[in-house]
Amino acid sequence: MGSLYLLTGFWAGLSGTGLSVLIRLELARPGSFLGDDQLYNSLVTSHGLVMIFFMVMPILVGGFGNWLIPLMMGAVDLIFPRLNNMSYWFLFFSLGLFLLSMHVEGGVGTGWTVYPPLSSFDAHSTPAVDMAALSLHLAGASSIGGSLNYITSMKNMPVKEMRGERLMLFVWSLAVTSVLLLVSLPVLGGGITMLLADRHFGTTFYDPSGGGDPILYQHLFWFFGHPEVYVLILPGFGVVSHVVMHCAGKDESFGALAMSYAMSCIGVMGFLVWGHHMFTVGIDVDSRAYFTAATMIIAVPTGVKVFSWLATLNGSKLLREPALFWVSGFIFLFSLGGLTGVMLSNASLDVALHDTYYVTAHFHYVLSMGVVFAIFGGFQHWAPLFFGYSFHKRWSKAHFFMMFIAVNLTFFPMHFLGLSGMPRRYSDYPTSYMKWHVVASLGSVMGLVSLLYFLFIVWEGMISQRSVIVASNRSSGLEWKSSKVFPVSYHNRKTSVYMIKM
Ligand code: HAS
Ligand code: CU
Repeated sequence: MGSLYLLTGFWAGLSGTGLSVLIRLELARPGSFLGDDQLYNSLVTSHGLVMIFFMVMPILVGGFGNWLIPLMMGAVDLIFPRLNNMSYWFLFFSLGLFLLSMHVEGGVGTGWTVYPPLSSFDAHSTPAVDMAALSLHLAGASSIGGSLNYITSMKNMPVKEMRGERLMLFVWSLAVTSVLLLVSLPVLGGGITMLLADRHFGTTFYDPSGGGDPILYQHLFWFFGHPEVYVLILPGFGVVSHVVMHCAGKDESFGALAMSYAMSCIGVMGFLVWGHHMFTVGIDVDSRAYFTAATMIIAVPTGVKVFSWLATLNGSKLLREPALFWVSGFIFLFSLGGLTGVMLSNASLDVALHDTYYVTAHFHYVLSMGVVFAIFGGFQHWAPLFFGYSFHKRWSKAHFFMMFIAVNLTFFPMHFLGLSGMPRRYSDYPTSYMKWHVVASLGSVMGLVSLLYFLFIVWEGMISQRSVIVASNRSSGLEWKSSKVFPVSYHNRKTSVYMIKM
């Protein structure tokens, strides 16, 4: 199941990247390139939804989770294998439905947030929005099933050692993630069901002419949406902790228990801050003050995580593997994105910056350089476990540097664009914004090239079946290598142990 999820996520990642390159092509010059603004809107929507629901979640939660949770708990499998299978196929058909929606009469031009009235019947009267909503329902059902499975497995699998506070950090991260999904997805489900009812059954939940209010949708969406962004980052945190421990040659993370509780704290707090996405809708000043303060407090447990990673790395002779490069990049760039988040959490500042490219810069720093770097780090780290071979080390490092430059080139200028007032989700701009848009588009082309390079590295790994380290003792420097094994375990204590599966 894990491999199916990885493959699906990988494929969705390729499509999502394709969509992003089209967006950057449109924005590479003032004036129209695509010649159709609804098409542009639909590309932006699809890019966001494909990346979040069909790339990050399947890879980190579905793929890494399925592979690693049983192994890290010493269990044979998840507790409900059939539910697991159902979750995967729900996701698969959800992706299919969503991709079809893009091809129905102009697609969904609403943005990934699907706000009414733009998503209402008057503005989007085609079945595309209905298909996308149904696709979100399916993806939601898939994640709820997966979360139930994970939580129940962690609680009830007959293992003695690895449970409770002794859960490994990645498993703990998925425990928190699963709870977030379980609590937040039904709210999204309710919100889009009401949207569907407004569209087709004559209700007016979001229509003021019938006594409804579109702001209600925003509350429901962001009560899901903010926990969702932590769903994306928390498993990444788990991956980073493991790579950091491994490359520092340490048995345990600095402040392991604090790391676990920091994740739980981020999870709980994540439900209390949704209003920071809606500062501009006219919420009263007390609520603004509350949401600002609550949002800023999340920087504290996140700081616990960042500083604990640094403390774990500190003082060790580091194992300079490609995974460590990704993870170092993660720590640096995620923190940068987090800091712009803290700036946006100030209600009075956010009124100016909301819906500008500053927000786009913020979330791409935490996503494109946070989550995606964590994925690449985990991919490099566990490739021997997942596939039975490893990738070319030097080329992988070169890939990291290419990607590092590419994403910074793409997203750093967006801070400047946002600060000078360039709005998000616009397909055109005055020439005064051209300079930084050109840089961003060049960066995205470089990102595409580095993706192709990554495909080459994966292909080369597949055909060369490079031997993997079966066991190594870091203190004695001894290594046993073999190309005929499928390693099935992760590092443990001072030894990197890969058990042999026949
Ligand atoms: Fe965010 C919008 C605030 C984390 C993703 N975020 C988004 C959107 C996405 C997203 C996708 O308050 C756009 C949604 C849309 O389509 O409209 N975000 C934060 C804050 C954090 C944060 C405070 N975001 C994330 C993560 C994401 C993510 C993680 C996905 C992976 N975000 C916002 C706000 C908006 C927003 C506003 C709405 C803007 C608008 O107008 O629409 C925090 O969790 C970040 C914590 C991390 C750190 C870095 C490490 C901590 C250290 C400790 C010391 C730091 C301190 C802070 C004490 C803070 C190193 C000092 C402060 C200084 C300024 C120097
Ligand atoms: Cu948020």
